[in-house]
Amino acid sequence: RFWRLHKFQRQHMDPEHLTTNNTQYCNLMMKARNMTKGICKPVNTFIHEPKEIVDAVCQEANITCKNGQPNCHQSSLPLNLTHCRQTGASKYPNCQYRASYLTKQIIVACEGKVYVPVHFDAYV
Ligand code: T3P
Repeated sequence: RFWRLHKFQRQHMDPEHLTTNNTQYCNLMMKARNMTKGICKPVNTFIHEPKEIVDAVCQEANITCKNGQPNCHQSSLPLNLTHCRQTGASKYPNCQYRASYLTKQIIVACEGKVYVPVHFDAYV
């Protein structure tokens, strides 16, 4: 259980950067955050907001996750995101991504005694 929240931090949190024009962002970050080991993770979203803001999404009303579980929550406000999607030409181990810079509400799944995000479900 404990490792899942660290996995969320590694895969989805990037409060330091807020770029809107760096075409290399996804190529660099997907590798730096260990999502290009074994396979190229096909889709991944980074959140450019402070941890407190993202953790607080777990306090919003419960909604149903894509997998049918009831522990998802939607941010009331749009957040700054970079969405990374693998390109058609991408071939492991040379994982290649296209970056989209978005400001959207996020849906995350939360778990734990300290109830925090463990999975990125979608943006809307
Ligand atoms: P994780 O559960 O580790 O957060 O859905 C499969 C994975 O893709 C899942 O990883 C979440 C991730 N994902 C995004 O990061 N952004 C998206 O918009 C979608 C649909 C999935």
